[in-house]
Amino acid sequence: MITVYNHQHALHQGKVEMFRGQLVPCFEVPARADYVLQELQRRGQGDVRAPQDHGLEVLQRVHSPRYLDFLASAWSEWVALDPANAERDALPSVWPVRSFRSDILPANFAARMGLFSYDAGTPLTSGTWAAAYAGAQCAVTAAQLVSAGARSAFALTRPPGHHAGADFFGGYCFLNNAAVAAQALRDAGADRVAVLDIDYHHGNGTQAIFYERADVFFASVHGDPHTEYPFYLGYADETGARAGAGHNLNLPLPRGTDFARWRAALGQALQAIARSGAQALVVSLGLDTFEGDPISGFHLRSEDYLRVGADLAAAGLPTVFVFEGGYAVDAVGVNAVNVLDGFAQAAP
Ligand code: SP5
Ligand code: ZN
Repeated sequence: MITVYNHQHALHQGKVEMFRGQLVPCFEVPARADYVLQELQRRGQGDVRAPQDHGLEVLQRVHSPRYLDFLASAWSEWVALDPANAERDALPSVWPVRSFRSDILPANFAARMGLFSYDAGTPLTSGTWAAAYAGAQCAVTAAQLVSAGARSAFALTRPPGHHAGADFFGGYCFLNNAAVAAQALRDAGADRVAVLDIDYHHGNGTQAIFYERADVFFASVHGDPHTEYPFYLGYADETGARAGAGHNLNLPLPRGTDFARWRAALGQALQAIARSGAQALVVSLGLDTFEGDPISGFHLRSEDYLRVGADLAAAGLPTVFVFEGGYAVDAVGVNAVNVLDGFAQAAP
């Protein structure tokens, strides 16, 4: 399997995120991607390529112009507020909840940070735009390899993407790499595409982007948002709206779920994807379902990920894997490559 690797990922290196009234060290660290790359090389799967630059157009297919403008200039605006900010992450502190306006673009930088975000756990840093931009280009490049006939490709990139919506960041995500990949598959000629999100957390951004569309089916297996982040989306009664009615499937599972129960939900999602008529598949590959993950609550073991890969291969669809979460840093390489290996062995 070809890996498209974002060598600029380490430019995004958050220092702190807000947790229970304190700034704590970031869980989403550059070493995550390094471990995956090392494991690919160790296991002889070292066909690793750089992304091609397809420009802003491929991002504009999924994200709003004013959000992209904001992200591209956010760091320089942050430092312009105070030169000392160059040493500090930018975090939002004020948000327009219900009854506030979101059509106005305030001149104040903090106000725009809040307008374009939904949590205080997602630091924006000096290299965030460069890393996220190159990462999204990896997703497009992987999608184009698959459109051109490859059985599968892997976009190895960070920051992750599935919590980012058309015009907001959050959950460590800025640009929605999986959505950009799905759109690229559509634009290359696939009439119907499916996104399957197997990160521990619901892919609220991806769901929101495609919620009213019939051409991209979204399915997600994740921790029950009654108790798990991102809390405000990901419930089973969200099935799509307008033209997208019936094209969204959420399979929330309780904290503590083991592999047998998780795998049954995966099977349900794959059946629905088969019924959707999808001609290509994007997998939001989060590894935070791992038993050792420090911020999550499922109990998958490293060897289980081989079977996850085999189950995904059995869907028989051209498949783009996009790296998402997974915070047990020293295990994330083995777990990610187990999925890819399991897939490749079942679908050579
Ligand atoms: C892509 C992805 O997996 N994003 C997840 C974002 C989760 N952010 C909230 C994290 C809450 C951290 N809880 C810390 C518990 C430490 N004991
Ligand atoms: Zn996650």
